[in-house]
Amino acid sequence: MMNVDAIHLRELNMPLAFPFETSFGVTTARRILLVEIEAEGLTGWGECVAGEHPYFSDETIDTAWIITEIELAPRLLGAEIEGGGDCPEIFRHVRGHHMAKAALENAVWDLQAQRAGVSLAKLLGGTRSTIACGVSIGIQPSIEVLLETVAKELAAGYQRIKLKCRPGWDRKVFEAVRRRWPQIVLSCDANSAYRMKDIETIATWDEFGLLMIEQPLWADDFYFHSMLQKRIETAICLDESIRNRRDALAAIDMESCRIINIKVGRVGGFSEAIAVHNAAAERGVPVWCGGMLETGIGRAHNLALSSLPNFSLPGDVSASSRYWTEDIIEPAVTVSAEGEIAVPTSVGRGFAVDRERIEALTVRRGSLRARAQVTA
Ligand code: OSB
Ligand code: MG
Repeated sequence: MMNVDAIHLRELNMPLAFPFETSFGVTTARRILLVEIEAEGLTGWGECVAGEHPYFSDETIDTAWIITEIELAPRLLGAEIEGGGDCPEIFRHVRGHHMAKAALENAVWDLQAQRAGVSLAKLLGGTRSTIACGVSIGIQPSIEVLLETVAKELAAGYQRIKLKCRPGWDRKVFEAVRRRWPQIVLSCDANSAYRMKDIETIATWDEFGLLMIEQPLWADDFYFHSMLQKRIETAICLDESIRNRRDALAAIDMESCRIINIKVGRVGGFSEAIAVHNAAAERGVPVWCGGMLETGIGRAHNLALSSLPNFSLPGDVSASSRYWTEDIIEPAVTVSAEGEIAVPTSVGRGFAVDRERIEALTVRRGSLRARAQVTA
């Protein structure tokens, strides 16, 4: 058992090394909410992956800050807990706000691993010593620039290329990439940019032999994805639509997808991420770990999660240098020439937090402390 003594919130402002464009907009800098939990003389860290705008999901860094400060952190403070697995119950009455919940829950797991003297990967049930890495490549100013970017990532060893797409940046892009690289493992991610009127267009993409088409339709849909999946050969992968284990079960049963992208923030923390992983594994559906342009803290957590057995497809967990000129962990996450990241075996998350760098990037902070025990 441990008592949570204090919870610190901070916002970092971090320019991305390269702008990232999706069907819903361009990101050039991230506003990052980090949570730091003190218990039993140890510190666990968590990263909230909500964006600055409610475009990927309805949460933003500002909603997450408020909900953490006034709802979630007070429930966790002073609570007697064993570990991260207790958080879903503690947060049960707060509806939604998965990314805010995940930041705190994951910080507790981070702390629990340190306390237990095991690696976070091992604590979560990980079995892999390395994970397979892919990259997510944003919409580019031109096809020429995109081809150069793909060439660079392939040369770096990445095992799967995912192309962000939207109407007008799809077929011609897939054609150009396939012409130059007929054999690479290729997928696309629409972030729900298409509608049922596009179904025949999407069906023509079968010729590109994509590994999957990620979230082509509405962010909250299963039914129309299931209609689309019946019409096309290529596997659909759901990202935005899968909020929890029950969603995964519904999507698998309805055949709305054949692959699931697990983002620990989107499902509300490691507990639910593991539940989605297990449900998919039991039904023979492969999963992979998505990314949300994380700093090293979220990245280290994604790496630990990716070591679970059913993460059998390359994920969007890639090198720190693709996002940041300087990360906030030591060492930075690096990818081997074979396109793999080694899963740390040392105690905890396996990367030291660079406090000095974090201090320098902090633009807002808040702290909550457990009420001191009154003794007679
Ligand atoms: O849909 O997977 C997505 C980034 C921000 C929001 C949504 C998505 C993404 C990515 C980037 O694809 C993944 C990464 O490299 O972190
Ligand atoms: Mg996606």
